[in-house]
Amino acid sequence: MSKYLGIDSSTQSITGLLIDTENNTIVAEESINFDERFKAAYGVENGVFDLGNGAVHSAPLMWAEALDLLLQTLKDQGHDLSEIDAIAGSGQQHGTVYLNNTAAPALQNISSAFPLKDQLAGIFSRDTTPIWMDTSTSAQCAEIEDSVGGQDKLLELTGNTAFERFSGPQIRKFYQTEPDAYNNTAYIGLVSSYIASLLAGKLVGVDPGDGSGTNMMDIAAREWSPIALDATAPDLTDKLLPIAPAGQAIGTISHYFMGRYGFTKDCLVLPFSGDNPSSLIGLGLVTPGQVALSLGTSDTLFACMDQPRTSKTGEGAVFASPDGEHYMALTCYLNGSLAREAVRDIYHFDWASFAEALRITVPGNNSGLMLPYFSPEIVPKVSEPSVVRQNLNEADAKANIRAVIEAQALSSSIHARWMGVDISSLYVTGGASANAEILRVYADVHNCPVHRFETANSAALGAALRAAHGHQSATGNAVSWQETVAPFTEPVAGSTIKPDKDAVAVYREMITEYEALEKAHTVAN
Ligand code: ADP
Ligand code: XUL
Repeated sequence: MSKYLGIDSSTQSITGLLIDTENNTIVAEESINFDERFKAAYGVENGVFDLGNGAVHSAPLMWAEALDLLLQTLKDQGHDLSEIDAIAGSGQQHGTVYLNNTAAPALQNISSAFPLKDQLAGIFSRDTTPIWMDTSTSAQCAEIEDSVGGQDKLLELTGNTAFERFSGPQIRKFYQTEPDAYNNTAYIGLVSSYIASLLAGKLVGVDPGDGSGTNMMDIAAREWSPIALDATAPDLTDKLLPIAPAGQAIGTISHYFMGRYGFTKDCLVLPFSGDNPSSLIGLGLVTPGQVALSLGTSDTLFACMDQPRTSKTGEGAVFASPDGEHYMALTCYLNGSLAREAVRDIYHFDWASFAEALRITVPGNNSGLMLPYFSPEIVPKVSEPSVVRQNLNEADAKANIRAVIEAQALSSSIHARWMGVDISSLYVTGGASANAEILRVYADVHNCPVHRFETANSAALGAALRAAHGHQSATGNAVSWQETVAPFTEPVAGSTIKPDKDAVAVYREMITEYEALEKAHTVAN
């Protein structure tokens, strides 16, 4: 057999990626886009609801429906799901799912005769999930930091300063604004542990990778921190299950999925992790010092580290790696793909003409600069949308296209400094990594080669590799992480983009200008 399934429940889609470790091949890769399939039923746009005042939520019942549709699609394509030995997965990080006390029995007694959505609609104590794009919890961040004894204390304890999108501040806001619904909540999970719970047919805990994105986990112990829990909301020890070690199966697949899709009773389910920690594995970053870039809904730049190096400036986050050994440093931008799409749509371009505009414009953009905050930004912190142009004519479509990409690449260089790593190559993933002209700008700004991979779905691939590693360990055939990832994480031959020395020189000058503009603007905010 030796088939393993990775599932990534992301902001705009859910992806399933099936690998065969005997032949070292990806045998299936399928995504269900939430807007395409569920916009009419759930009213989402780009997978989310914008509720105003910085609140951005999504629909956990939609994710359950999408999981059914994904597995049905794989089955209809002729894949024999009985051959799968283990499943692992990942979710968009930080989003919290609130369930009432009917959830545990509902998951256990579920019938394979009816879809998940018809049987699970009653299990939520809150119908929507605040997700990572939510910036509405500044007050709660300050309260949590104060309560634990200050920002430095929270940083020391959990590895991170308080971030608006992290789970703890979101839980605190729910407790403060909807106390009855909070009291009616028996279990709080993350997107990752919620999908894993559906598969296992029982409530399961959050792994250390996603636990570190909550402001509530003791980063050294990889357990919930009682001090941070107390600072967040009451009764959290009861509402959160213990942290689940990422490498150990949480059980076997529920009878629902056996009856409906043909999985066998021996198919193991491993804890799900965050999408970024999972991408760390899917890009083969199991050795300290390697750096990757994910151009998805969010843009993230991340590195594998020996120790949890923290960011005092609030520019970055640190998460535990699902390899159980290392850590990852991460800088996350809210204005990733949606900012690129905003510029593309304003000027009525498509991705092909967008790439062509990049190809025919010059590095440095004749000094034209843009701060691309089409929505609030995480790094640097900007609370209201504001697009700033300097020496840039708003009517010049091609120059604006170059400006948004140069801004994102320059910012990724400035806000990677806190990681203290020498970026000598970049591994890229995410939807926009299909666009070679975008990657060329990153190669020139970072002055290093950029490598592309067979799949842009590195989170789902990382999950499939985690499933393989976990299953092999559980069956007495443990292999090292390096051996597990190596056959699947070779860059595509001939795909490497090398820096151009003239462009590198232009960007070396331009970064100072950009940084000055960014500072001037964000101080004013
Ligand atoms: P997520 O996993 O966060 O939902 P993905 O990594 O799947 O997101 O990326 C989806 C995004 O990829 C789309 O929103 C789209 O903007 C972007 N994308 C797809 N193709 C291209 C392209 N050729 N050039 C630039 N961006 C692209
Ligand atoms: C990371 C972050 C996003 C989400 C969605 O901290 O908020 O990258 O994980 O991909």
